[in-house]
Formats: sequence, structure tokens, C-alpha cells
Amino acid sequence: PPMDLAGARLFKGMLDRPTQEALVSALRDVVSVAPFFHPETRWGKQMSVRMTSAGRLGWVSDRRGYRYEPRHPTGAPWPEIPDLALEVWRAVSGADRLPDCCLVNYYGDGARMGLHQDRDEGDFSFPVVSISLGDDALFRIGGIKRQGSTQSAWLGSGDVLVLDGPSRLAYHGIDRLRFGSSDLLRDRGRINLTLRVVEIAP
Ligand code: MD5
Ligand code: FE
Repeated sequence: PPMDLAGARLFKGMLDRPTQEALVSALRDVVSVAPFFHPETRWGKQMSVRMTSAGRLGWVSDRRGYRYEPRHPTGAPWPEIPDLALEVWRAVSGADRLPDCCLVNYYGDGARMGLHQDRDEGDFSFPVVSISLGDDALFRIGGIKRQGSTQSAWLGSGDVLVLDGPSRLAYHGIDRLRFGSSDLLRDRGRINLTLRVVEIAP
């Protein structure tokens, strides 16, 4: 059974090593069409995490702010979401439709993600499903207010996290990586896949 993490469900080690390797291989195809880029914030500061997306919509950030877009910054449409990722969604989401965005985050040595909420999607009744691959990362989750207590847990390769109910709008972030802790990725580091329903009516 999953572990409870401030209302989120954490399935430790849900994906075995061959499945993780197959996902990484599918992601190499995604990244060849839609290369990782360093998003810039509205204030011109580069994020330490590199990103790309698959699906009808992808997440982008630049000096105009952050938003979902149907195209990669190069102008090309995003590639399709890998079937294996959709399979994970079907297994754990309980949702009656598929996600339209698969955000792909890459954390190199020293990359982190500050505490934030995910609230740019159209319907918060759909869960968010997060898949961790590669190095261990220290995940932090609090409540729906920025102040208040938080809980931390290490996310390892093959772990799947489901955020629904009250946890869907919880503040969360990645404090740090144990860089080099996994040999799944040739260059080390961590990839996180985040599957989301962005549009109310596809
Ligand atoms: C990551 N990514 O590990 C995390 C995993 C992001 C992001 O946070 O926005 O790209 S997704 C974790 C998540 C998503 C939605 C809600 C909550 C957590 N939550 O309420 O805790 O790269
Ligand atoms: Fe987030």
C-alpha cells in the first residue's frame, strides 16, 4: 500500500528497473524532438532545473511569465506522451481521462525547486502523478498555505507520487539531490515526470 505524505500517496519502488530503463529510453526520443531548456522566470532569473514537455500542452516560463503552450520554444509541437507514462497514470490516477501534459524536469548537480503550488491547471479535481527516475531527491510538502509545517521524504528511482484531494494544492518543492546516487541515467542526475490534466475540455 502507498505511504501517506501530507495526504499525497507515495508508491515506493512501483516501477522496476527494466520499466525505468524503458521510460528513460522513451524520454530520449522525447528530448530529441523537444530538447531540455533552462526556463527563465518573469524576473529574468534562470531556473536550476531544465525542462521540456510531452503532450498537447507543455509548461513554459520566460519574461512574459509562466503558462502552458501547445509548442516548444523552438516552435515545434510537443511530442506525444510515452505510452509507459500513460500506463502509470491509468494504474494510479483513478481519473476518467488521460493527462494532456507530461512535464519532464531534469535536475543536475545542485538543482532544486523552491516551495510552490501547482495551480495553472483548469480543474484541480484531477490528480497530478509524479514519476521519479535517477538520483534520490529530498521532496518537501506542506499544506495549502505557504506558512505552516512541512514533511520531507526522499524520492528514489521508480517511486510514484499521486497528489489528489487536499494535497493537490499543497505547497511543495525539491530541496536537494543526492547527486550520483543512482546509475539509471548515464550522466547521473534526476528526471521527474509530472502528468497533469491542464485543459477542462480537450
Ligand atoms: C519534481 N515537480 O519532483 C516535482 C514533482 C513541478 C514539480 O513540483 O511543478 O514541476 S511534482 C510534485 C507535485 C505536483 C503537484 C502537487 C504537489 C506536488 N503537491 O501538492 O505536493 O520535479
Ligand atoms: Fe510543482
